[in-house]
Amino acid sequence: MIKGKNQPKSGSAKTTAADLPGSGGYGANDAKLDDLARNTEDSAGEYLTSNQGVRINDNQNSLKAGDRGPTLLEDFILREKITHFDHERIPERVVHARGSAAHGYFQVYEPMAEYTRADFLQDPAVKTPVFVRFSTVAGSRGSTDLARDVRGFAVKFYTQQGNYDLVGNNMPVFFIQDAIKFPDLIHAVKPEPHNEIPQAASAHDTFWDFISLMPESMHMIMWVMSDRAIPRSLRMMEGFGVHTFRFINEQGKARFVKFHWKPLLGLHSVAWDEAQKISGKDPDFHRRDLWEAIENADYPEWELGVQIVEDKDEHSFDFDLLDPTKIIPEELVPVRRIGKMTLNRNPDNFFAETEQVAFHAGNIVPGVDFTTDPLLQGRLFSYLATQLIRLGGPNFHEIPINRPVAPLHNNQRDGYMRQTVNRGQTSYEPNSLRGGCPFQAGTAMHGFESYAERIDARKIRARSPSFFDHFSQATLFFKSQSAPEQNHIINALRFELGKVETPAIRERMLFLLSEIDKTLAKRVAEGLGATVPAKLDQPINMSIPADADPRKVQPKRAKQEIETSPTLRMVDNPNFPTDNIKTRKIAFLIADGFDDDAVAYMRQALLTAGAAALTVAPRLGVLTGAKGEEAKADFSFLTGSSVLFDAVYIPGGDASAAALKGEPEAINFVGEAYKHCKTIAASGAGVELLKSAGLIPRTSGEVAKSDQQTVHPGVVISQEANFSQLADDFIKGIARHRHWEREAVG
Ligand code: HDE
Repeated sequence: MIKGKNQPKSGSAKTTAADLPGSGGYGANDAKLDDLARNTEDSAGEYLTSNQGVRINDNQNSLKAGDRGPTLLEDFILREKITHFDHERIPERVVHARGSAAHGYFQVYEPMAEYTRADFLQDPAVKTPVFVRFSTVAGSRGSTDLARDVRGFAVKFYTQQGNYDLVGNNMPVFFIQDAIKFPDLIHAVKPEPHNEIPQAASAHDTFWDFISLMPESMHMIMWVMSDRAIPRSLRMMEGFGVHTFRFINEQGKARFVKFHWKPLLGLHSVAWDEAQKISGKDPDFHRRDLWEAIENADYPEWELGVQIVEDKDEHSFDFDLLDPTKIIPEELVPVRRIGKMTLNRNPDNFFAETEQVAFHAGNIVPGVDFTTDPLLQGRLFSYLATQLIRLGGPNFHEIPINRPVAPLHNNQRDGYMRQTVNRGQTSYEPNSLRGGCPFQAGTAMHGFESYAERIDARKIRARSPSFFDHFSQATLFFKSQSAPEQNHIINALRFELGKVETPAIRERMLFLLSEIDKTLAKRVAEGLGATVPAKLDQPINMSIPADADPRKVQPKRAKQEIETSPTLRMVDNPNFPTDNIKTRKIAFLIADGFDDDAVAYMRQALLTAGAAALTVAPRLGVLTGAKGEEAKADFSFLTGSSVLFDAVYIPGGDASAAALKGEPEAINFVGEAYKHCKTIAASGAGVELLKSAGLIPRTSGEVAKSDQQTVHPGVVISQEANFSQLADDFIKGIARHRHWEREAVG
C-alpha cells in the first residue's frame, strides 16, 4: 500500500531542504527543514553510547557483585538509562491531548497588500513552511481518533517575520462566549472526576448538565451533533479561525477578517455506527490515514479563505462580529480563497515535533491583529501559561519545532534548559555598552505595532446584549442540513441524551432544542420516550449573576437575513463538488479462483481515478485467480474490516464466490458496508455474495433481466463481463461518498 516515495529523507542528520525531491517537495529553500536538521540524529552505522558519548560495550547486563549478586551503585550506565526512562513523560495537553501533525508549506495566490502587510501573504513565489497539528479536544493522548468531538486545526507558519499561529478548529463557532467559562466547559466534558468515566465522549451527565444551563452553546451543539464531528479523514475537513481577527495594511488601515481552510478533497464524514466500530478496529484511523497519505505522496491540500468586513460595517449584521458563537454566513460575505497549504512531510519523531509543538493564539505577525472577542482575549493569556507547565519552563521557544526561522534577539536570559549561548556583557536595553543592541525596530523595519483601536469604556463584568441571540444561528444550521444530515443530528442527540441518567437534564435539553426547532425537539423526545416541556421552572439562562435582572439577560432572537445556507451542510455543499474519488480505499473481496480479468480491470480503473484497491481474503498470503493470475491478500477478514474502507467490490470467479459465501465475515463485510451507505459493486458470480447477504433477492428475477443495474442506491452489479460500464457506475457511486438515502428505506 505504502509507495514510500517520500521515505529516504526521514531521520537523516544530513537532510537539508535541497535533498528533497523537486516534485512535490519544497524546492531547495525550506528554511524550517534546514533549521530542524541541526537537531536531527540518526543511529545508522553508529556505536551505542551513553549520554556523555562513552561507547557502551554491554547493554544486556547490569554491573553486579557476582553473577547472582546485587547491582552496584557505581553502574553509571544502568543509572543513566533508567533515570532518563523514568523522566520520559511530560504532561499531556489539558485539552487537545490527542493529535497528529505534519509539515508542509503555504503559498499565497496573489499579493494581499491591499488588506494586510503580513509578509507571507504577498509573494506567490514564496513557500512559507508550516507545521500543522490536528486533534480531538476531550480525550487523552491515547484515546480514539473517532470520538464525536470538535477537531483542532492548528497551523504554525514559520514566516520571515516570525511565527504566526492560526490555532483553529474544524467548526466555525464555539460553545461559550467568554473565556472565563472555559475551565467549566472542559471540566464538564472530560471524564467525570469521581470515576474517570467516560473517555473521549461527551455522552454523560456532567457535559449535558452544563450545556443544558448554557443556552449560548446551542449553535455549537448543532455542529458537534452533526457529521462534522466524525470526519472521514483529517484531510477531508474544513478549518476555521473561529474568532473575528483584523488584517492591517501598510497604511495602517484595519479590516475585520474570518479565516477558513477549504479541503481540496471535499468534506466527508463517516456514519456514527461506523465511527464507534472504527474506534475498536483502528483507534489510530485518522493518524494512520494522514501518515499514509503523505508517505504515498498524496499530499493533503487546503485553500486558505478569508471573509473580509470593512471597519465601517462592524455593526451592520444581525449578530455581533465579536461573538464567537456566530458565523458570518457565506451568502452575506463570500469566502475569498487566497492561497493554498500543502502537507508533504511526516514528522521524524512524534514526541520531538507533534508532542512538543507549542501553539499560541497570541503568536501573530505584523499585518494581523486581534479583536476584543472575549473568548479570544482569554486564549491570549492561556496558551503561554499552558506551555510553561507542559514544557517545563520559559525556554520552550528554543525547542526545534517551536523556534522561528526569523532571527531571534532579545535580552531574555537563563531559565531551565536554556540552549542559546548569549554572548556579551549586556542583557538589558537601553544600553550603551553594546551600542544599544538589539534595537527596537520601527514600523518600516517590520516592528510589530498593535492596532490602535479606540476603547472608551468603563471596567465592567458583563455580557454585551448584542451577544444574547443564542438560537437563530442554531436554527439556521439545522434548517440548512439535508434530510439525512438532520436525521443524524437527531440520532446523535438521542444517543447522547440517552446516556444521560438525570431526567431533569434531558428535560432542560429538550426545552432548549425546542427553541431551535420544534420538530427537532419532538423527534429527539420520541427517541427518548419523553415529552418536550412547554416551559422550564427556572429561567433559561442560569449562568447569570445572582443579583442580575433575569429578564435582561435572557436569550432573544434577532431578525435573520437568511433562512438557510447550503454551505453549512456536507451533502451537496456547493463549495465542494463531489467529482473525484482520490485517495479512497476500496476493498476487493476475493478468494482463490477469483475472476482475474475483472480484478485487473477494476483495479486499473480505480487507480486511474486516484483510488487505492486493496484485497481482503479469507486468509493472508498469495491467492490464485481462475486463469492463474496471482494476487497478494492485503488483509484477511480478521485484519481488515468494512469500516476501514470507502467502498467494496466483489469480483466473479465461481470458486472465489463460493468460498466467500461460506465465510460469515465476508457476509458481515458487505452487510456492514451496506448499512453504512457505502458504494458496493459486484460482477459475475460475485453477485451471489450480495444475495447471501440479503442485499438483493435470491431469485435473480428482476436483476437477471438486464445485465447492468443499480439494485439499490449505490449498489451496482453486472452479471456479465461488462466491466467498463460497471467501473464507471462504481466510480460515480464512490464519488457521492455515501448513499444516505438508503437509511430511509432501511
Ligand atoms: Fe484552545 N487551548 N482554548 N481553543 N486550542 C489549547 O493550549 C483555550 C479554543 C485550540 O495542537 C491549550 O497548548 C482557552 C478555541 C487548538 O497543540 C490551552 C479557550 C479554539 C488547540 C487552550 C480555548 C481553540 C488548543 C491546551 C477559551 C478554536 C490545540 C494545550 C477561551 C479557535 C493546539 C495548549 C495543539 C489548545 C486554551 C478555546 C483551538 C489550555 C482558555 C475557541 C486547536 O491553552
